[in-house]
Amino acid sequence: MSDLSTFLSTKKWPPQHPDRIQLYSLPTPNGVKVSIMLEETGLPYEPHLVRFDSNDQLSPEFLAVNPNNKIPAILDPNGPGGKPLPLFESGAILLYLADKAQRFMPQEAAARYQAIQWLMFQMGGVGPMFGQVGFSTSSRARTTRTSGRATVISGKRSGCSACWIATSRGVIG
Ligand SMILES: N[C@@H](CCC(=O)N[C@@H](CS)C(=O)NCC(=O)O)C(=O)O
Repeated sequence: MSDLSTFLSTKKWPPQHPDRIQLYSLPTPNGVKVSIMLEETGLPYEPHLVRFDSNDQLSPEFLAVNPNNKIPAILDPNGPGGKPLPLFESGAILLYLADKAQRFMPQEAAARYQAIQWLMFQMGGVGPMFGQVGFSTSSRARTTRTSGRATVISGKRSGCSACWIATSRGVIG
């Protein structure tokens, strides 16, 4: 079994099950994407709460797994070649877990690229714009201009996704 003790994150969040994927997260929209994937694939994992109210995401222990101070992040003790692999960015983690579990990513080339296309659309289009709606409509930043624009664009992106879901036979299985 890999020794995770050299990873700083394990000092703040000691693993009870060092043989399982260590998940550093919080139930936000980006956080739950990875939690859902872990549940759906059945890969064994151990969740650790990264608290924003105590700025855990800015701690040296968390920055050692994601220098960009954002959840979610994982540390897989059994990565490629049997070596530990830390990973951040929810899209990269989803691709990694799909590969690891051999689930949700079609083998056939066209379907595979279409699945990646929708993942990129979520990461680059839907996620950031919905995030802006959330932020700009919050009491922290209530400006009619940004909130209105983000809401309109988010509506269009929801429509685009809903249209695909309604008409597609699905590219994942
Ligand atoms: N592109 C990143 C975005 C991650 C992200 O924005 N995470 C937010 C929570 S949803 C976060 O950690 N915010 C903490 C901060 O900015 O201090 C991903 O998909 O993983």
